[in-house]
Formats: sequence, C-alpha cells, structure tokens
Amino acid sequence: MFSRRNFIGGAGAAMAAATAASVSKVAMAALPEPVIQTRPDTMPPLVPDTGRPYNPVVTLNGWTLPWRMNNGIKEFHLVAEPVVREMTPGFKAHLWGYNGQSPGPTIEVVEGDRVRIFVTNRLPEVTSVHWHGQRLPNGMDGVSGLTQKGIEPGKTFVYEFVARRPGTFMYHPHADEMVQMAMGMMGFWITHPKARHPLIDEVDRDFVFLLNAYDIEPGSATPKIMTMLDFNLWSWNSRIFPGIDPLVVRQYDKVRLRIGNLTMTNHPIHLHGHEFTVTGTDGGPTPKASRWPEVTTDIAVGQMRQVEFLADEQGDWAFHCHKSHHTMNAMGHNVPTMIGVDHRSVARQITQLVPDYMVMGERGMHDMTEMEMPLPDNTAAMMTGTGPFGPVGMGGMFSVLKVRKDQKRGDYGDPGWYAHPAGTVASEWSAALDQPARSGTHGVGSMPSAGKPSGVVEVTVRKPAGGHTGH
Ligand SMILES: [Cu+2]
Repeated sequence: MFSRRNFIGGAGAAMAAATAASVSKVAMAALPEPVIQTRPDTMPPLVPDTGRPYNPVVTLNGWTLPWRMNNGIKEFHLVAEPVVREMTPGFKAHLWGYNGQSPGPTIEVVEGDRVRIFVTNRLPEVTSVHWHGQRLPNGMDGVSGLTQKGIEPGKTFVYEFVARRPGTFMYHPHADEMVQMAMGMMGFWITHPKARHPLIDEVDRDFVFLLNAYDIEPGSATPKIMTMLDFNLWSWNSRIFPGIDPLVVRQYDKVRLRIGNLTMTNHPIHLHGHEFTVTGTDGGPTPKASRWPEVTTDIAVGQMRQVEFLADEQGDWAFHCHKSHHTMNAMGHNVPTMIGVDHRSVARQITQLVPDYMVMGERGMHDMTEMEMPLPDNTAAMMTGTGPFGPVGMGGMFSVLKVRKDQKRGDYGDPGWYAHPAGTVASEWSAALDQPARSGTHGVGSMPSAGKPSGVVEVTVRKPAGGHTGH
C-alpha cells in the first residue's frame, strides 16, 4: 500500500530528480521516515493503532498519512516534491504535491492532540505550509515572509501546535501560492472530536475530497500556471471522471462528505436522489437551528462544506458539480457553436484537402462521447465514461454514489452497476396506454370546454379613428 523511500537514489526520487532539490541523508535520519504513496487509488480508512481512537475518514482517490508517537506527540513528515499524478487512466500530469501524490495525504488527528509536522522541501523553490482554518500560535501559521522564513529547497522545517478545535481543515503553501497551488499542492486535515460532540454526529462513512483545477494543454503534462479562470481540467483530488472512484455506501448508512474548494471559482455540488444538510464549514460545526435540507450546496473559493445524509435510496446516483462545463475534460475554448449549421457539403470539399477533417457539433456535442477522434498522446477524452446504458457523456467533477443494501459494513469495494428492479427504468414508449377519463365532449384536453367560444378567434386591434375628438 505504501512505500518508504530512501531519499538518496530511490526509484521515486530518480523520477523527479531533474527538478527536485536534494536533501541531506544525515539530516533525515532523526525524522520520521517519510511515507510515500505511488498509487492514485482510494485507500481503506487508516484505523489508528496509537493515540485516542476515532472513526477514520476515507479520502477519495487518496490516503491518510501514518504518524509516529514520540513522547505523546503525533509526528508527521510531509515532503513537498514534484509528482506524477495519474488524473484518469491514460492521462498523467506532472504536478507538485506531497509524499508522491497531489493532493497530499490527509492528516487525521484528535482534538487536543499535540502535533509535530516536519516539512521537507524537495521543490526547486521556497515553500511553506499554511494550516487553513486552524487555531494555532501565529508563528505556526505558515505564511512565508509574514510569520516565518520560507523553507529553502533541501531544508526541513518543523511546525508544532495543539489541534484545538474539531473540524475539517485544509493545508496548502503560502509561498508563491499562485504557482504552487496551480501545480497541485494541497491536502486535507481532519481533527476528530475527543468525545461525543453535540453538533458532530457519528456516521457510518465519512468521505473527504478537494476540488481542484488545472490548465493542461492537450498532449502536454504540466499545468499552465498563469491561468486564472480558464482552466480545462476540473478535478476532485486531482482526478477527473471516469478516473474518480465511486462513493460506495451501504443502504441506510449515515454518510458525511467533507468537500474543500481550492480552485479559483465556486462549485455548486449536487447529489441526486437524496437530500443532505450542511453540518459544518471551515469554521466548525454549524448550529442545528441553522441547518436546512438541500440537494446542491455552493462551495466558494477557499471554503469547506461538510454535508450529511441518510443513504436510504438504492441505486447509482450521479454526484457532480452543477456547472455543466465542469463535467468536461480538456476542452478547447475556441470551439464555435455549430448547432443548426449543416456544413456537410462544405466538409466534403474540405475532406478532399484535409482527409482527417471532422464535422462536429451540429446536433450538439453528444456525438463527442462516441467519436473515435484521434487525440494527442496523454490527453483525457473531453466527455466520456460508459455506464450500463451507454455513454455517460461526462468528465471532470463527476462521480457516482452507489447505494447497495447488500454492501458489507466497512466495505468500499465497487459493487458494479445497480440492477434496477423490473419496470423501474425509463424506456422507449412502445404500447398504447389506458386513456384517461375526459370531462368534456369537445377538444382533446381534460379541461371542461364549456364557456369557450367555438371556432377560431382572431384578435384584432382597432385603431382610434377621427382624431382627438371628444376629449
Ligand atoms: Cu464546478
């Protein structure tokens, strides 16, 4: 599941050697050995074997960072470094991240824990780590230049504080932020309550993921860091559909989702088939009187929303960002709208000059889902993913909540597609239905026609005649 990597000359180190800073072996010896993750799969929850017990979270296409106990202090080791992240099968991005992945591993602690985090910088420039949302001494806040010196390449800094309030937090650099966040440097932090908390319910499944976005030209692998809004890859934990794992739950599980937004725009996150309640923000659990049911919650830039629901409806329920352009992959933005334009005759002429010319978009973009279009190497298909009934036509920020009555407690394995009971799937109309009773004798509607004038009524306008007389 994990690999522990020797900094000097391991296979993983060689991959990133061109840009990564070298780190002194002697300096590393006293630190907790950094744990490196090489796979983008959703790892099972990390059940704590030291410290206070808690119910661990599951990071979508991610993992939780193991720690070591040192005289009652939980010690973690984060390594900021260049990584290769498979964003979906067939498409790998060259990002920056932590411990082999982008996003970095989730850090899970318990309210009241004293936490020590070593941060080693293997990037080619200074970095720092800001612990977004935490109560901590000002000098541990991670703002380079303001509260600390930047961590130079090859150096290790240590942060230490008490996790004072339970909740969901994020971490990210506060040094050359625009570049480092556009390159994928971010992670989640969960502080579990130390005892039963009146505003924090116990749940059966607790999923976490970050919203992030990249601008990577089709056929290339490194994000364009100057892009401010016009990203072409909208991802959850640096994965795009169909590369995002489903959220698998057992019917009647109480489910919590913690979703943080570190993109440059807001995302209305929408769940099908269930209502949920927003139970917490980065500021902590929300008061019960302030909660109301929703099926979509908007998550603004730099915000976390924690939502909860009872998964009582079986099925494969779509779960996605409601901005429809965010459920697409690697779109060019200069594609003209071709709907209604019949350019087949033009295409015939063009094809004589350019044999690969392709007519697209004149009936909408659905054809893109089935098109055998030659893509540059290392490019994610724009909209893809195949379900039991054909193409789903989605990419980007899209996944599926799979609710199954026979899923085992604690089993996150993919159960396959939902088997719909007979007669519960929308299908082509093919037979006459019983006619509804009609209340009138005229017309085809069921509204009474009494009182309606018969025949065609033509509305005419009579213009005033005779000038301004009479007033
Ligand atoms: Cu979105």
